[in-house]
Amino acid sequence: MKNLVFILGDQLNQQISSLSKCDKSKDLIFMCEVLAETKYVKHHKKKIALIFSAMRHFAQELSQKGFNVIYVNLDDPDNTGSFKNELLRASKQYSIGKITVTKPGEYRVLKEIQSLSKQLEIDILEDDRFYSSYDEFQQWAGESQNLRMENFYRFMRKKHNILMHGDKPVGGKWNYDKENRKVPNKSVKIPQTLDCETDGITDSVLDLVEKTFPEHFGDLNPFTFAVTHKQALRILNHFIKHRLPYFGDYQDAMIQDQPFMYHSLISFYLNIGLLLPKEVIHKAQKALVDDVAPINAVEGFIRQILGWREFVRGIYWLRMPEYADMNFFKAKRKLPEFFWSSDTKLNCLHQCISQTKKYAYAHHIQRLMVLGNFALLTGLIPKHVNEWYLIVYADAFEWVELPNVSGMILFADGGYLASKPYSAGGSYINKMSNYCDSCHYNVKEKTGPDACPFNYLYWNFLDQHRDKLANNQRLSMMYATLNKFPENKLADIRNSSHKFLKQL
Ligand code: FAD
Ligand code: DLZ
Ligand code: SF4
Repeated sequence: MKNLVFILGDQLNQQISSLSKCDKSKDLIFMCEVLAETKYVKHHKKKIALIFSAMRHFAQELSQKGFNVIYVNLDDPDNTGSFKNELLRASKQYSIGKITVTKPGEYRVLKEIQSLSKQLEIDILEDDRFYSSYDEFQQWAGESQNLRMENFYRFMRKKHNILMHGDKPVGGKWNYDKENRKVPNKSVKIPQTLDCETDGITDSVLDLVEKTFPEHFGDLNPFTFAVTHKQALRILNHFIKHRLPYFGDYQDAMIQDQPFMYHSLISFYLNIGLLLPKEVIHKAQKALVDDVAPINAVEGFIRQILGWREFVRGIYWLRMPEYADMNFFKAKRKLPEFFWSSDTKLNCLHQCISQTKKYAYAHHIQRLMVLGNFALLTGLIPKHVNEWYLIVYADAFEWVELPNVSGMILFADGGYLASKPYSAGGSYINKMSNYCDSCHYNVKEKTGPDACPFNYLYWNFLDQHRDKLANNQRLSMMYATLNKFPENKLADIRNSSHKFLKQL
């Protein structure tokens, strides 16, 4: 009997473990577009188009290499609409003895595939696109109740000999974060992004998405994503040459109408397999050796991929499924409507949401210190916030989205991933961006109807969660300040917050 190699929409790489075991002469490759995956949350239109177009291009490349590929289109009349049913249908139709698959990136999908093992023989292989395996992370984490990325990152640097001189970090420091907080001025020139043109395959996917998902969030056009390995490599090379040199300096900066700053825009491709972390890190290291980019840029960039990306994935697999239900602050406010419409007088939020709608992208500091900060300070329900992030970003897959949202921005895990909540008042946003210059609210005012809501919401949040946060060492200075506020100031903060939150 034949073996069926099942390739998921985020496993589009010829080095994936399931393919490396494939016998071209006998085995069948199976890929399917299914309604269930497009609907379990109503993904941004651009995200669906990216995944379908990249899947179709990958299937074509495999066929051209002599693999026997079965590809089920979304609008195939026989398509049953879910992975499970499509695998059962294919197994019958092609007399399949065994299904081989690289471990899915999401817990939900893993469970669905494992549930087939009653009817079919299933071989689930490790996803070796990552530096760290489940077992290694588990061993590293041990019994610790609060894991820290920096420790894990150093462990990875040493183990994989990345940016190392013997056992010392290149440049003498492990982390150049403090040199990555330059405030932008108007004269900074941000290089153009490299956009990809659509071809026949992408055009027919765009028609399909427009027709099938008209009510989904986001703009479908213009569609400029890379959809092949070759195109994604061009985007990576372009970044290394033109943006990486400044990536470190302006990593945390935000400028209105400059959605991309010096970021790489490669998360989409890393997450669906068009790029491999190892090839990205190799190129970044080479940029340092060749003097294309300085150490603070290269270290900062590598830390995101070797550190944060691997770390959040480790936490996801270690703590699922209970991680998805965590709600440390017992937050119970529903997501405000303007997260979809972008119709809000808070200019920073308006800018970040409008951009998200247009590009299915926002850079890290926008996701963290504008959108995430707001979600934390206003006590939005973690499930709702997670669903929003999973829908709106084209790079969002639960393994990376959930720990960033529940762990990093909402502190819903009570400090397992982060040592303190990433919260800030308006002065931080004002320092790192020019959003406040054209905002309805006044960032200098602390309370009252014209004051920047982040200013009072920040103190209100600390005030409300004294029981859970006052003993946190990293917040001791903030609580010392709060405790010195005169009673009338605290009353104004509570009052302004109450009014703002009531009308949300
Ligand atoms: P760059 O700034 O150029 O960084 C380079 C690469 O580092 C990224 O492509 C990404 O692969 C990796 N990286 C950076 N930060 C992180 C991080 N915190 N966790 C994991 N990888 C990281 N990233 C996703 O890939 N998918 C998500 O669904 C996602 N959701 C997020 C939600 C929140 C609330 C926050 C705060 C961050 C989230 N991130 C997510 C991380 C980060 O914001 C994006 O990876 C980044 O903005 C992608 O843009 P870029 O490729 O230009 O990144
Ligand atoms: C996100 C997504 C979408 C929208 N559609 C498909 C699909 O039709 N077929 C497919 O193989 N994968 C799709 N994906 C990705 C999966 O939902 C899932 O996130 C990953 O496979 C991770 O387990
Ligand atoms: Fe955002 Fe406040 Fe600045 Fe307005 S004033 S842009 S709400 S930080």
